[in-house]
Amino acid sequence: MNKYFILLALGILIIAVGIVYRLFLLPQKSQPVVTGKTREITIIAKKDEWRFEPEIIDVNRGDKVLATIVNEDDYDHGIALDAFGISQRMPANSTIKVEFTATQEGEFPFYCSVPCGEGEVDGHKRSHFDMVGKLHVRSIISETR
Ligand SMILES: [Cu+2]
Repeated sequence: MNKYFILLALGILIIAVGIVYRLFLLPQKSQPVVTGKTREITIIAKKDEWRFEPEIIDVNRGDKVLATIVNEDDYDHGIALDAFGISQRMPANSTIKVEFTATQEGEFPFYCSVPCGEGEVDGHKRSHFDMVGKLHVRSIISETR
């Protein structure tokens, strides 16, 4: 037998196994879901507070999320949500838009990705490292069971 034929056959076998795994064997929990619904959310980097508002965001798994993110500060911030490949600079006094589909359920941290200093808010020290929040992606499958 020709070695190229063997390589080709192996390649096809690997792809076939991958397809079978994704279609039939991958646990439902790990399968990407798309609901076709759009969730619009607004996140504000509060002026001189080193804080995102809100810090907890709930969406349904499969939702397309359209986030409007406002930076009230006179200096830059950033927003990063590693789980969904998001990392964007938020220029001073501006608004950016970020879009992604929440394909996986779970709790995913988001945080400021641009060093933005520190200060005092109501007698408490706040800094860049306090600019963290959580995206909670609920499963719509388990809710219906
Ligand atoms: Cu920062």
